[in-house]
Amino acid sequence: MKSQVQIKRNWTKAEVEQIYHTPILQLILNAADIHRSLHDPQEVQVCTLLSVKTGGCPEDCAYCPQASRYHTDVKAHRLLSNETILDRAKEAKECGSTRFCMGAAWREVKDGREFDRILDVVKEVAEMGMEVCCTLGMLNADQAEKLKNAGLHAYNHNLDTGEKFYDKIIGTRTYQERLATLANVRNAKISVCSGGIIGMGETDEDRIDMLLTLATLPEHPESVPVNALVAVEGTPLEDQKRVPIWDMIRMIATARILMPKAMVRLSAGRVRMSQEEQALCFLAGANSIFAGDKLLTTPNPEQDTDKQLFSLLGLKPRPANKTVGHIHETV
Ligand code: SAM
Ligand code: DTB
Ligand code: SF4
Repeated sequence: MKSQVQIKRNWTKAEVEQIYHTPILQLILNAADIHRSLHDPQEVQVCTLLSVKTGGCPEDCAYCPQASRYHTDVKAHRLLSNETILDRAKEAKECGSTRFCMGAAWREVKDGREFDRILDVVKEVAEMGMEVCCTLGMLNADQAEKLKNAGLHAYNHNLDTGEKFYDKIIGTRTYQERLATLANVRNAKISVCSGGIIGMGETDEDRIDMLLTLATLPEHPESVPVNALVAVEGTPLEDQKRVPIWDMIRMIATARILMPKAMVRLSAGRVRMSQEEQALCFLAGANSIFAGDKLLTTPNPEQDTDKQLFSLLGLKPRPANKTVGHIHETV
């Protein structure tokens, strides 16, 4: 590994534009260089997702099959029992996952019995030695503190797209509300996981705006998921065309260069990608995936398929709670 990479948080839009528009092969090489200087390029973090409360969401996110106002095939269910969730966490651990992420189709967390159950489950999964992550919608400062005290490692809360495009996709909350939750999570000293989706009809500028916002937060997110839209029948975005793989690679590489320490997660959309396409994403700096045959409600590659991919590419799962080294912090 090389010695030092400088972490900067005062990126300008012009700088991000320049990186994003670098000719693709050069961009991959630049990102790969930074990736290799801070991370073991053979290591990929393996995370498992579980939808603990599915569907019936009051929000209007145009991409989401769980919004109650759209008519999709998603079968809604109430919050799963603690036993069911813990069984699934154990299975995930046995299959080699080091991070377990629980998702709920909530606009925001409400104090009460269900949140208390989440706190209990977080505590138990943390005691199993896994990194526990939740994605439950908006949080206030007190709720973030409670999750931290229960042992929560990370909180996922995506900005999804650039601020200017946000109200074309979501009308039931604002970008500022999203940023306020991220600040509550950060202040509670929980690891921040925040990224977005491409393929929703946004422009390059919208993607650049989102990456600029993430890379100029008071601290970079520790994880940045890059999702390719899964166009689900019944949602307003059902007819969106599949995003070109080169756009995925460009997003991943730019995120890697802007936020060198972050785990960049090749998230939704893998089920439609070939081994070669995924290999290019890893080369461009992706070092985390969701494993298991289901994301929240849509399909993901089977365990055996990913085993073959890891063996073919010489990849190995990254251990839990590993820190990233060799960093010289600057601005
Ligand atoms: N309700 C919470 C929230 O919105 O923050 C947590 C769950 S929500 C399903 C988590 C994330 O999943 C969203 O922010 C979005 O980025 C991603 N997502 C949802 N539907 C998707 C789709 N069809 N394709 C790609 N990503 C999707
Ligand atoms: C993230 O960025 N992607 C995951 C996780 N965070 C919660 C969710 C992807 C959901 C894809 C659509 C579905 O399966 O419902
Ligand atoms: Fe609800 Fe989250 Fe889906 Fe939006 S993305 S509709 S908030 S579950």
